[in-house]
Amino acid sequence: MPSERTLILVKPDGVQRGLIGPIIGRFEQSGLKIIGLKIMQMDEETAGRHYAEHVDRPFFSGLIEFITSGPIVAMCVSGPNAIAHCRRLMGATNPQDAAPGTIRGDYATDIGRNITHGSANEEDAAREVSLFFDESELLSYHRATGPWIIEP
Ligand code: D4T
Repeated sequence: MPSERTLILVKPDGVQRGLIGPIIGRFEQSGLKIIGLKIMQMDEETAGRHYAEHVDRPFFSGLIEFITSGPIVAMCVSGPNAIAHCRRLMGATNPQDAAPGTIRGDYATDIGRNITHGSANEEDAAREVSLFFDESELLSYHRATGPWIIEP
């Protein structure tokens, strides 16, 4: 299975609700590896670049206002098929459709307050990781538990 890198955000609603720890824990406990992590507040320019594909959608201005409204946590997560795996852990974009046991299914009810972001595909992941992290901020390291998580 190919090892991938993906960008995960804990959005301002997750930070305000005190869910940074539980959300990071979902990814960590799955066995995926956190290789970059920071708390920050997005400025409008970064938010506009991050959500550029939605610029013409009716929810765009509300989305930019929300995502820049307070601190977020950005993390770069790596592992086998990390992009799709993280999206499964998060559940459907609309929490009304997200299965129980997923992050959005367990913690959210409204599509405009859906707690997390995860890159959708390889192209988006590469673009988004570089939007939030300098390559020097991403670590390459081995965990002693590695062979207990991924069969060598
Ligand atoms: P993100 O990008 O937040 O991980 O969400 P998804 O990748 O799962 O979904 P998306 O790009 O379609 O939507 C981006 C972001 O916009 C919010 N949104 C979306 C909203 O507020 N109203 C809407 O009608 C839609 C479709 C939620 C996620």
